[in-house]
Amino acid sequence: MSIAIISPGRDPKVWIDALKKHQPNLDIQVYPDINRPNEVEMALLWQHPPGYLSNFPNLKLISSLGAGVDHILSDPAVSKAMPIVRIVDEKLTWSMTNYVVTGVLNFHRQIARYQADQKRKVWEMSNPEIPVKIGVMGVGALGGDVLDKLHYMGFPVFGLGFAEKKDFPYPYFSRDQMDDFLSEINVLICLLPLTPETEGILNLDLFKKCNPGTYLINVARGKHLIEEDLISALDKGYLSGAMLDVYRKEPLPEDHPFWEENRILCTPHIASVTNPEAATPQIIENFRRLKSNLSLLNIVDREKGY
Ligand code: OXD
Repeated sequence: MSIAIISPGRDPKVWIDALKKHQPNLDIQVYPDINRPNEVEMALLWQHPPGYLSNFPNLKLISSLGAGVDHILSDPAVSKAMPIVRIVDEKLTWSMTNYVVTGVLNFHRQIARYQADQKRKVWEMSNPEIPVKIGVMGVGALGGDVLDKLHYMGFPVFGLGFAEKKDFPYPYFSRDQMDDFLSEINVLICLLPLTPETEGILNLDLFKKCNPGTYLINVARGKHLIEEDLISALDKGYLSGAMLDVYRKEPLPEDHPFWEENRILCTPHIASVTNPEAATPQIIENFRRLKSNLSLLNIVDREKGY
């Protein structure tokens, strides 16, 4: 019984070391040198070649090497019956929240304005804080933590999700209450999973409904955003700026307009990078549960797509 690591373009050594540290006798095969495909029962995936999993007739479980699973679900060769688990990890959540809080505070305390003033030797003390009301789309493990921390810091917070929520601790809006949600806020944070329902949700129609000058933070997936609509929304004043960590095409192509756009702060998909050391225990535990036929941790709901 063996585990396959399939993460083309990424160095698998950190994962091998972390897995071996927790279970030295683990049989690990690493893409592209998988010579005993019949023995693979669990696959650890990040951006695997579509269709590749059909090489494994005895595959019983797929684990994403990150929080997102859209890279797995978008492969039609992954059978509907195949269980998929994802990483839910305190360190991943902590990093994501810190990134989002950085974006919120940058906007609230106008750091870009003061950087520009410093360059021009301008001493301008008026209106040092933009009052903010924060809306988080996607209120799972990551979005929930972002809401808690920002609430604790004293900001008004609002959540929007696609599932029913009872006893949610903050004002909560469902998808059909999007307009009401947008009317409450001037910082919009996207932490939604990428599904057919959420793809392209950040578009000009939605930006038009925002309070003028709303600030956008997208840390979910590039495909949530219609990228040209963001530039139009900035030009029209629907939005005043954005902080993006994810893009339709990664790495961001050299000729992409976002590189030159000083109203958009771009980072290279580093908001929250999975830490192999921290994530490995749940992978090993799921492998053990698979062998013992026990219920799995952090299982993905195939109907919902996350
Ligand atoms: C993830 C990511 O899904 O890094 O974990 O995007």
